[in-house]
Amino acid sequence: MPHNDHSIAAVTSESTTYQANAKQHLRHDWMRHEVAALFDLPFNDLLFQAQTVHRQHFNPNHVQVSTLCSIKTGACPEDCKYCPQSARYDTGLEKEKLMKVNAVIEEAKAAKDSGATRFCMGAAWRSPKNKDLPYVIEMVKGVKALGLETCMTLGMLDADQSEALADAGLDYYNHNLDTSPEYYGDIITTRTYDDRLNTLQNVRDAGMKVCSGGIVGMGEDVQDRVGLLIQLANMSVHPESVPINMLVRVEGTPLDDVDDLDPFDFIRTIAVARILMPASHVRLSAGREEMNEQMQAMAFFAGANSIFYGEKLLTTPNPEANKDMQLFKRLGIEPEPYSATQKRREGVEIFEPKPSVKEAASSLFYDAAV
Ligand code: SAM
Ligand code: DTB
Ligand code: SF4
Repeated sequence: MPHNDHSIAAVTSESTTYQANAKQHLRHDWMRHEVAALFDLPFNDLLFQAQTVHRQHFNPNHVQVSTLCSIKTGACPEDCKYCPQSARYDTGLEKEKLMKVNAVIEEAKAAKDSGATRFCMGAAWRSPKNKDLPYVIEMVKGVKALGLETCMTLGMLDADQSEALADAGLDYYNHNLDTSPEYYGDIITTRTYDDRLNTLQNVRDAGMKVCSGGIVGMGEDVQDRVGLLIQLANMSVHPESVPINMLVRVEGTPLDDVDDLDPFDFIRTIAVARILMPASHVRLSAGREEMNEQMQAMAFFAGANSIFYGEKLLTTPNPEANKDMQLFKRLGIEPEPYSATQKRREGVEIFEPKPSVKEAASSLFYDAAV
């Protein structure tokens, strides 16, 4: 075990459920060799460790549900090689102007009615222009008034823009590091890794929660996955939300013919993210349309506990909502209630298994002593 000092409590058959009070302290000093060793573990050992850590911090049968809305689509000046919204690639995408505030609020109502607790608004911008900010701020206020958590991803933010969004009540800001510092230059040339880190610092300084993760399957190697996760896990405060996207290969983008990703490598990345950032929500993000149900179930077992819900991500398809609900039902998963997120932040949530779960769990074991 690469980090015995911080090792997790053993899980016995009586306590396969939740160990609310056995929380590990959070580390911010991960070394490359430790993280590489996690990636190198036999698959079952890695998954067991990830699931054990997961149960120390979360109800393992809850998955947080977010819905995405593209508030401004296409014609982006940046050159991110994975992205269908870059103006530099011919992906056949119809560009759209900034949506009207009322239309965004209508979409948020529909998302709430279908069970989402967080509404994420994304814009294909390098960074928001100051003329756009008043509209964006109205969107935050309107969506928040519906009782939804709010998230935005608008590109780079300076300190003033971050303050303005925080003052409007924005809960989360999504800004991904995407990959390791070493591989980054192969994927994006129009902004630097430091630009991204600066935006994340501005978001944190303004008091918003950070949503930051990356993409797996862009032709990077395992060292790049190590590098990405170390950047995230060694921040002085872990991002509260860590989206792990599987590349959606879109025709016309430079990455449309990148090699297939081994699904187990994707699951390993989720599991290592869970172990490194035990108290963060790890989101099984883009790419679910390409995953079968077994792979998604394995991602939940590896510690993913958030998804994007609804038939579209920003511009590409996502599984239909009722298919997701059927999968949840078959797996005994429930959408995480908004109140659970709030309570956890206040440190008061106790994970008490429901009687049906207790009974089901106890019937799986027999007492070898009798
Ligand atoms: N324009 C803003 C920015 O890039 O900061 C916000 C929107 S951008 C689409 C948000 C994130 O979506 C990107 O950082 C990337 O991680 C993810 N993304 C974009 N295209 C993707 C694709 N084809 N497959 C997987 N993830 C993708
Ligand atoms: C994130 O990490 N993934 C989401 C969200 N944050 C904004 C976006 C995924 C986009 C997938 C490609 C598309 O639909 O355009
Ligand atoms: Fe633009 Fe964001 Fe797409 Fe990059 S990821 S091209 S910044 S929309």
